[in-house]
Amino acid sequence: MFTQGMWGKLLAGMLCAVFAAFGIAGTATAKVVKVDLDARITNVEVAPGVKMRAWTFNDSVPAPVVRATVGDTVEVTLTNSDMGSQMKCPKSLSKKQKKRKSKKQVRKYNKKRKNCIAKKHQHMGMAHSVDFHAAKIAPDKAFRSVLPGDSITFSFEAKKAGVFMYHCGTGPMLEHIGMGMYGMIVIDPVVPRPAAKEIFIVQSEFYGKVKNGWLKSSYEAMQTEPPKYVTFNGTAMKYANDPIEVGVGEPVRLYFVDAGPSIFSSFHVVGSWFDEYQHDGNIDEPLHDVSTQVIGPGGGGVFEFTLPEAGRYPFVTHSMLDMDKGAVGFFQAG
Ligand SMILES: [Cu+2]
Repeated sequence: MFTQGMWGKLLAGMLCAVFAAFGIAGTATAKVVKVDLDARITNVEVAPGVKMRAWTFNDSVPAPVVRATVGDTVEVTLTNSDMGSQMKCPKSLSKKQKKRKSKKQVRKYNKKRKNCIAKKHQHMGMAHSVDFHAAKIAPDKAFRSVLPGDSITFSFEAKKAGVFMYHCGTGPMLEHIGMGMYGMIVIDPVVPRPAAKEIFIVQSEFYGKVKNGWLKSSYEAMQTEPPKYVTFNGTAMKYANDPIEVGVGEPVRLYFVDAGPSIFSSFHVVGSWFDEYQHDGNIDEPLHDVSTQVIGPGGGGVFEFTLPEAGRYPFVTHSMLDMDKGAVGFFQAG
């Protein structure tokens, strides 16, 4: 789970280096937060016993949580290591070879070759990019696509406290996000939020059919079918099988992003309500005493709440069809 202790490890894992202070407007301790993202194809578990060949940043779906403070400069380097597979397909038959085979054999051979070429095309390295919703910046420059083997570096100032999505912005975005290229960035206010147990949840969905323990995802399935799985942090039923422990009465702060690509979340904790909800993590205009909050694809929010007594509290998207597809977990209090 993405708890406070965990995100430190994740940041270390993505080689996030924090540089010495150099004084950006408004903060004496502003720093450069270096974020290295590597676009790679990796096998991930999208449901218990079900894997998918995902398109990832840093081998993880969702990608690691990035964290900075208002006034910091976030320096992002995206490297595209998606070089595709080196599949070799059968060559076309010469006239001589055709003569030695029956018509049926030739048809079979040609079909095999055609399928191989289609598969090879699917697995060829492709362009990727990264779009940070926490940035105010010309997207055609900073968020431009990078070809396999290339990289790009851009910087933006963390101007607004909150919780935001980042994702691959290369078209078709439905496919690049649906295949797993997204994560969360948290921008902390200069005056830190009060101490609380911090939890980081990204809701997202996966499409396709399962065969022999593999989800065969496709752009077509994303366009035409309902999702197969709706998940919190990339795996259906993840926290139903491994509940998150919370102290009774302990202040909890849950950072949430709905990565989609297309399904809205209706986030709710059974047996409690949110003392405070900050849309996009905006600390200036919070809502109070919210039972269920809709967050659309690409959006985020911060939920603050406590659990009143010992027990097991489900957290869900209250869109029941999606909950049944895996977007349910438990907090274990006490
Ligand atoms: Cu991409």
